[in-house]
Amino acid sequence: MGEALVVIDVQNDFLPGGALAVAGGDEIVPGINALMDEFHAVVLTQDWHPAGHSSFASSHPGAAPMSLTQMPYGPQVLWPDHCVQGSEGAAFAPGLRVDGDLILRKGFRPEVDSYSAFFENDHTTPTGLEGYLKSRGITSVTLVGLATDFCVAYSALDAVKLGFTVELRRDLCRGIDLDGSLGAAVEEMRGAGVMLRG
Ligand code: VGL
Ligand code: ZN
Repeated sequence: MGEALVVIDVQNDFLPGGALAVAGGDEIVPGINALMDEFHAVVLTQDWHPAGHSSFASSHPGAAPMSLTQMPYGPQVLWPDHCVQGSEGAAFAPGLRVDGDLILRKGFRPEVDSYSAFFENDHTTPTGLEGYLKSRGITSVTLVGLATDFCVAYSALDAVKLGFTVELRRDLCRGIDLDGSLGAAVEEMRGAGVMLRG
């Protein structure tokens, strides 16, 4: 019975002062580091967008950051430019342990965003993480990181759908809370069977 810790997007652009800052994002780093030794497998994800990515408001003339648009795969929030491949903003947070087993990058296709660590936002294109975890005998996943209401929630909901036992450490996550998105995400996760702890 394998248990994995999946650390979602603890990157400079999501820390206070970053391009898409999440309040208190820096506070979770020591707790995440301490938790890593308790797991059979540790995976870190990195939001990893090419310049001019379709999820950036700057790629849509006239669109304001944090506004909503329709993509072929459904509604999509338009974000400030963030986590551009190879930039300082895309680097892991200072002090975060990066001695985990796998670093998984996502959001690298120009035309589709990827909140979840398992599937892109079209809900069908896999990242490969399911196969990685299952082939290592992992049946249970604990999620921490940024942001609770976007990449962490999408990852948790997909993990449940894929048959993993899923726990979310709320004390080791921070949210963006765009128009009530944090409360909605927590309720959706609770309803889906994600165990909320911390
Ligand atoms: C995220 C918005 C855009 C996240 C990533 O990591 O939650 N949010 N890209
Ligand atoms: Zn992103």
